[in-house]
Amino acid sequence: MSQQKIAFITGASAGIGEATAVKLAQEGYHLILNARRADRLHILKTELEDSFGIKVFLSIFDVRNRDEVSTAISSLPDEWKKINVLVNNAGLASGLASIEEGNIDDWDVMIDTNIKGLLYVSRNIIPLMIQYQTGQIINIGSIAAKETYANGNVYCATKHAVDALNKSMRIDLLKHDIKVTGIHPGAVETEFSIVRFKGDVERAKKVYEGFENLVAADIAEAIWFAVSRPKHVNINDLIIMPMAQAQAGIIQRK
Ligand code: NDP
Ligand code: 8X3
Repeated sequence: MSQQKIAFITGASAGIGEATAVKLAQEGYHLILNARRADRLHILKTELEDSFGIKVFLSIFDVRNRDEVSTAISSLPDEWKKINVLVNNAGLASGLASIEEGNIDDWDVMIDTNIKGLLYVSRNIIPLMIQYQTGQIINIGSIAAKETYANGNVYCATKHAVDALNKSMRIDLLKHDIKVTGIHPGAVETEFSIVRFKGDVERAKKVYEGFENLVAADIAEAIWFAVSRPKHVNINDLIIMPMAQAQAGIIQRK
C-alpha cells in the first residue's frame, strides 16, 4: 500500500460518515470504514476504490460492543495501523419523548452508542496514534451538544458528553501532538430522523419540510477543512447550521 494517509471512520454506511468517506477518498486517503451493515460497506468500498484508486479496509463491528471493538482494532493488519485521522461519527437519536415518558431502552442505546461507543473506539485507536506519533480525532457532536430542546433530553445529554470528551481529549492528547476537533451540525437530512422515529419515513420527512436543510456533504466539507489545516493550526470546534435554523429547536419554515 502506498504512503498515503489513513482515516478511520465509524458509522460510514450512511449519512455524514458515508459522505466523509467519499470526500476523504477524493482527497487521496486510504480508508478504514466501520458500521454494522456490511452489505452497504462492501458496495461503498468497491465504488471508492474504483473511482479514486485508494484502498478501503472494512471493519464491521458494533461500537457498543467493547470486545468487538478491541478485537477489530487490535487485529488490523500492520499496514493499516498508522491511522492519521479518526472520525468518531457513529451515533443516533432514538425516540423523542418528554423525560417522564422516555423509553429506557432508547436511553440505553443512545448512551451506549454515542458516549460509550465513542470511548471504546477512541481508547483502542489513541495508543496507535501515540505509537506512530501522528493523529487527529474528529468528534461528531451536534447542535444538541451545545443546546437542549424539548423532548431531546437524553440525546442532548449524550452529545453534551461528546462535547466534554472533545475538550478533555484535547487537553490529554496535547502532549502527544494529537489534534482534537469537534464538529457540531444542525439539521442534516440523512437517515438520522428515520432511525430516531424507528422507520417512520413520513414522520422523518416532516423534520426537513419547509426549509433548506444541510446535506451530509456539507459536513464532510467541514471535516475536510479541519483535516487539511497546516500542522500548527487546529480547528477546536465548528458549529454548522442550515441558514434557516437559529438554534436547536428554532427553524424558519416557509
Ligand atoms: P445516519 O443514521 O444516516 O448514519 C448513522 C451511521 O452510524 C450509520 O452508518 C450507522 O451504521 C452508524 N451506526 C449507528 N449505530 C452504530 C453502532 N452501534 N455501531 C456502528 N455504527 C453505528 O445518521 P447521520 O449521518 O445523520 O449521523 C451521524 C452522526 O452525526 C451521529 O453521531 C449523529 O448524532 C450526528 N449528527 C447528525 C445530525 C443530523 O441532523 N443528521 C446533526 C448533528 C449531529 P449501521 O446502522 O450500518 O451500523
Ligand atoms: C441532530 C440535530 O437538532 O435533531 O443532532 O438534535 S438535532
